[in-house]
Amino acid sequence: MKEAVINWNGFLNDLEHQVLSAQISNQVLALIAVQIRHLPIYNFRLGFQGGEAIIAEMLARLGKSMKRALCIERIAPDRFAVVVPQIGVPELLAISARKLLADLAEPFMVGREIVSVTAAIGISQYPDHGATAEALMSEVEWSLHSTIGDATAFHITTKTHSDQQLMLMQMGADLHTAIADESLSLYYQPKLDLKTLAPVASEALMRWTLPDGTRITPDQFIPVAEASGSIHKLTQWAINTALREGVEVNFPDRDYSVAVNVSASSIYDPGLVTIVESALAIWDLPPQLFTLEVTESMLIKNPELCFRHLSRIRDMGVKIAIDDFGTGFSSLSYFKTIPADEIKIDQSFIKAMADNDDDEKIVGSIIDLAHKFGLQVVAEGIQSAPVLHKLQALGCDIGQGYYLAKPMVLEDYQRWLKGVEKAPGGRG
Ligand code: G
Ligand code: G
Ligand code: MN
Repeated sequence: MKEAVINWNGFLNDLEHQVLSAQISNQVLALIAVQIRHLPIYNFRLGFQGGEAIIAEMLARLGKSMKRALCIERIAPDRFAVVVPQIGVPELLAISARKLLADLAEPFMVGREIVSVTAAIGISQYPDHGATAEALMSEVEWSLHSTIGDATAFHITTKTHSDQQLMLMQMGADLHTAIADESLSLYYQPKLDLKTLAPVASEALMRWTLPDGTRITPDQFIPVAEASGSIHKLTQWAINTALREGVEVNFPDRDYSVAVNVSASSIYDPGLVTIVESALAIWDLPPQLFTLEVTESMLIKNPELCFRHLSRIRDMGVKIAIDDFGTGFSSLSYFKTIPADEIKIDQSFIKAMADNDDDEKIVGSIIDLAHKFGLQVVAEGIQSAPVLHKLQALGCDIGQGYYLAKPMVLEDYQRWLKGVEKAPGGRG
């Protein structure tokens, strides 16, 4: 492993050299600066040697990830710089930067601690952003500086001007303001007790409405939020909004539960525990009436770290649901250790049950197995009466789906609740 000595002067020399030869051969270069976030905190937590171990690991990953690099150096205690030759397509640079951030974020062990490092990336390009090494360095510093503000997320800041990138960057920036200007909202889809068909809970689903009325679904903007660094704030917004509106729905004496989806990067972020903790302290919803939905596939990446965060949240009394169950790699042995209260069988199995006996058998077995381990079972994507009846016969606890109720804005959800509460015997 290359020793992680700081070599600022050496790097500047290399960069000058590369700029000169790029100039002669009429080539394009990219200068990438990578900052490891929170190094002082790691130094504090793991000792200085622990911090250095992280730097060494990151340097090794950089080398592996940036195979075409012309030079890689540590240029400051928490910083690396890389020079790569540019091929014509600027999108490739954004893609490889994003991949690099993902590579750097992979959890690993330092001593007996699991660490998942957050990095920020700044990029400048020769000749677009500077004709000299000095100019490129100052552009890249500016680029890195503009990533500051989000403590935990990773960022790609580049000054390349491809339309696609500009659109994504714009969308990322808009998302930041969306949180403030009320263009985000939560829709609520009821979850019903399958024995009585009485509503017991709802799943909060995020929607983003643009000024022109276009509604963007989370499938489209969550990945942008992950890349642009606003996912942390979005998660925080969703949790606080769901708790606040949950209190409103339950006023004065109801006890409907509410669930919020969290994405992979939030689950691996220790900050999630604090977000949940402080949201519960602010809003009066009892923790037992709050559920976090995490997808099965997120757990796989690093079950140990993920389970640790989930356990801490569960210790507060919050429920954990495993979403899209059956689509990830599910080792049955997870049933033993998973810190969860509920599994949500993926829509694909439920939809297929309509005319496929095998899927019905699969769903039946999942229900039985989950029950043996004390887990509550939710079927999502119920779209017809026959499927509902099959699930009831199989002993499934809770149901969700367009046949029962669609996702609704808060006011409609409240109205809907009033309607079913009034109807004697509920639906059926
Ligand atoms: O509601 P819809 O079908 O658009 O949801 C699409 C996907 O987005 C689902 O997988 C859902 O779990 C996810 N999703 C919905 N709301 C949120 C949210 O607030 N945060 C995150 N991370 N994902 C969400
Ligand atoms: O990944 P997750 O399970 O969180 O996704 C929930 C998404 O599924 C929501 O966007 C919701 O709109 C959608 N959904 C809920 N019920 C149904 C249904 O019966 N059919 C279909 N196609 N989608 C559904
Ligand atoms: Mn969900």
